[in-house]
Amino acid sequence: MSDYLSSPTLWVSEYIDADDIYQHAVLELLAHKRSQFQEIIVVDSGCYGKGLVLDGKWQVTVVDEFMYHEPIVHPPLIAHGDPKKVLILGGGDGGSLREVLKWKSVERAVMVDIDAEVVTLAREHLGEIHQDAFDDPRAELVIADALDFIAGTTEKWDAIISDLTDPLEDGPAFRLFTKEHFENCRRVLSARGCLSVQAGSVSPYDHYIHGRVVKTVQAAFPHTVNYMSHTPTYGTPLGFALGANAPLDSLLDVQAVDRLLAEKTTGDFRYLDGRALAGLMNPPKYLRDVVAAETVVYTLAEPPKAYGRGILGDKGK
Ligand code: SPD
Repeated sequence: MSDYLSSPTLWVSEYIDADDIYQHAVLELLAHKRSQFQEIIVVDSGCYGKGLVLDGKWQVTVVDEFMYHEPIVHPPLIAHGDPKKVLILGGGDGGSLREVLKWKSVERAVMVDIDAEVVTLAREHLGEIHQDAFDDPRAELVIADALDFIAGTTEKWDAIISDLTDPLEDGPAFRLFTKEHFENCRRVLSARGCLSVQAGSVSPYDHYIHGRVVKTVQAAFPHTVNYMSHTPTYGTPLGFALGANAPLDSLLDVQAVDRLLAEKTTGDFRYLDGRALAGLMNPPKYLRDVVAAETVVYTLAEPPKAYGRGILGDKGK
């Protein structure tokens, strides 16, 4: 943290929308690269510690990443109850992999990320986040387009965690928010398997992508739920969606969830326990209304086109 009288001169300005900017200071620029797929920035942000920015959009910071990773990873694993094979789509910083590996039942955790350079920089600079999860003998890293991996796999998975960047129009992830892809996810999930998806901002002024992503998951799965968590780094609360072949009621049983986590995991949770999960599974009315009122389903022919822009520069920019 720096003194406001000696304010830093370099900032990452993330355009949440054309007329809404969220800024974090850059106390130290640790890496700045353009890969084949995106612009990658690793910084020390001051208040939120070290963090990763892709195409100008914040992905993760050391201080509040648990508020994103625990809510995206554990609900599908709890819904399954005894996950052995888990697939992570994206997740280059390693935070989701770290959380998956807390489950003692997990025998194989495969992470499929399109961008090897993100993983390399995260491994080098963001040890507080991945905590050497990549070196766990149960972990396997595949550098590939997750769309092709899911379409091509013949294996069955107990959970799929879709830990992606936002579906920017010219970004690498937008096709992974479509009905065709979610149908392929359903095809490769085991009977009690469950998909979780990073499903966009749920700020009251720009939740339309969330509504449409949830509607799209509903078009592919018989059982779904949408929920939200606020990770301050992102500037707005973020929505999530679960899709499953079996009912998701078990997520509401506070004592049973606490027993399951105590028995099946190595613990060390900061966000989730049975009570917090029941809270997530009871989202505010406006969020349920957003989905109820939505009619658009994203397809490969009509995929999402999220607004996305960010600038590394002066505070005034
Ligand atoms: N708008 C920001 C959404 C960030 C989603 N990806 C986070 C990746 C963390 N592993």
